[in-house]
Amino acid sequence: MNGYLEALQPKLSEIGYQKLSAIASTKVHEFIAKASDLCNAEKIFICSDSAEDIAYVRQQAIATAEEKILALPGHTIHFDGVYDQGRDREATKYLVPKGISLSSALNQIDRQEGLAEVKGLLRDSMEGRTMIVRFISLGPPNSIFTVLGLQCTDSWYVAHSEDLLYRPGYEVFRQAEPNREFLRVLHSAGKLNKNMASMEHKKKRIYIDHMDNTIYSVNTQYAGNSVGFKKLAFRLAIRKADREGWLAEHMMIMGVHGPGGRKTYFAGAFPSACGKTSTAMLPGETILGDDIAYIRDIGLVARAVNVESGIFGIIQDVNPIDDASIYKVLTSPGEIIFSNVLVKDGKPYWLGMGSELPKDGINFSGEWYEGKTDADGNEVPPAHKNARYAVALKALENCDPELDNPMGVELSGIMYGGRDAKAYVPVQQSFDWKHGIIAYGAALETETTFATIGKEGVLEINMMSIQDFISIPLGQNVCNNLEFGKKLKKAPLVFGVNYFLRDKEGKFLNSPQDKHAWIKWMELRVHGEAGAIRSPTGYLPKYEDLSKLFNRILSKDYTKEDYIKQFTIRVPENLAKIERVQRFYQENVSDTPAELFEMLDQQRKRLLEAKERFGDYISPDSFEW
Ligand code: SPV
Ligand code: MN
Repeated sequence: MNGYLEALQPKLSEIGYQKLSAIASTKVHEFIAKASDLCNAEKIFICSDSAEDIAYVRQQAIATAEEKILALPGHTIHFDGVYDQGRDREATKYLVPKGISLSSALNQIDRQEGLAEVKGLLRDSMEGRTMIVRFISLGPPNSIFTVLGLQCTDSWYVAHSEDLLYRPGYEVFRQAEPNREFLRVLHSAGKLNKNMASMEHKKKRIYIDHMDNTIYSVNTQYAGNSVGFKKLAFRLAIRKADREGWLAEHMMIMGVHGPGGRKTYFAGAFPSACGKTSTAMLPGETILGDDIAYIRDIGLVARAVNVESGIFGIIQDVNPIDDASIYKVLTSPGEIIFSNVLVKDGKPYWLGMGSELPKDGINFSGEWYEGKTDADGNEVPPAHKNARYAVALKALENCDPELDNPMGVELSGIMYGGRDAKAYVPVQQSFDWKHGIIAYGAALETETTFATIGKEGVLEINMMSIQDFISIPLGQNVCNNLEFGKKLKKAPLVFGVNYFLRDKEGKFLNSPQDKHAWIKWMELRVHGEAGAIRSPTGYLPKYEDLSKLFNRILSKDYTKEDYIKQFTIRVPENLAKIERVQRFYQENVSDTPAELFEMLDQQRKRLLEAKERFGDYISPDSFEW
């Protein structure tokens, strides 16, 4: 018995003590002992992978009223505080030693100062509470992709969410070498109000200490700030990937089903609330992951796994027309945690669900009634825009059978997509890996959304949709991506998508379903079965191919007029975009690779040449000669 185990023993049950002793790593014992000491937990619950332990966690989430039971079997609801409805960028900071800067675009704080602050906030935060210890396998267990994670939390809701969203890892920890690396998360929900929601939002902190592979999170319950293996450990994984030569990405993974029964895998990076989950959920296709992917070069082929095994998805606009498969799951019995929806008579309601909402009920603001206003006089919506559901992927009919393949799946294509009202066409293919990584990935621009706290609709650069999570110098991340593809025998094709293009009047040029035609076009491109038009910003689809796909996949007539509107190259908007991207990298990213600026210059040159010949707004037909 080591000193840490000894110190922990009084707070553990006998079985708990045995479970912890079965893990050889002193570092594991040390982390738990120090966490318990700092937070002053009354008891410690060690959650193994057993059905019994997992059922206990859910039961406690309900017993403590962090979750409440809904009418359908398996359904529960959790409410986060009014100021805790999304990821909090301001409260999230990287701890950096004196004299080091990751990038001026990232939120950083001196490590010593930050540690003192966050530990001060965590001190005694678990007094009178149980600290739950969860062991997780990020990625399939016993695979080259596996990364181990350990979280101590005082929130049963957080521990329960982890069960739906991640693969259990107690057995992996038990069998691991004593000095195997693992990512650590210490979380406390802090003081709770009568609705069992974190109440001290001004003292919310999410601090990333990469030097110690540890994340501290306090005074928050919103899963993006508290579920350690979502965006918290992701930030540490990005550093690990950088050291070891693989990629950790904010990407969904899906199997696209093509002619003759073939299946082709794609990964897609989109900022939060820009269509990532709904793309992976397209009817007739299979979903392997919706948020975080680890990608490795295995035998000179890009292979990917889903780090997670469940979905923490945005529920707004999930309705029987736009997202039929997930709508069915959300309205059938089965284990689901809803968060921040409206509840009336045990039934969950959300914005855009395709049916009428009740005029009153319970929501994140407490008792809700139509016309209710908040402290600033703004109307409180019935459900929050960022209301979500947590469900295991295996509960879905369209879950891809390769989910747990320890070798991952071979990626044939990747896509980048942001909320870009003005510049990029709905879908295009890059000229090569390098062009795609830079013009679509590094240059990804998007409007801020409700998934982060703050103003919506502000246009910003969100490099590879990873800007909120990047934990290495930004230029290094561009280089890592460029290098990764260069080494492959056959790099995945790179596509840029934009589901949010608008016309001059501000009207969207596409319906949400149209993305299915873009995805099917990509699949055909991978197999050399669709043509393309070379434009200054990338290869565009041909009208004939899209028209057939709209007909076959969506039973829709696709007019040439719509095609031209959507695929017109808007030269002034594209030139302005290049200026913004260039400025961002010049001002914020001192280690930007020269290739990025060269690539932007080439794109500018192509646009100016085209403008010379065809004018400011160029129909795709003009390029076909
Ligand atoms: C996102 O906002 O990108 C999400 C949800 O996937 S979370 O990061 O958990 O807030
Ligand atoms: Mn995400």
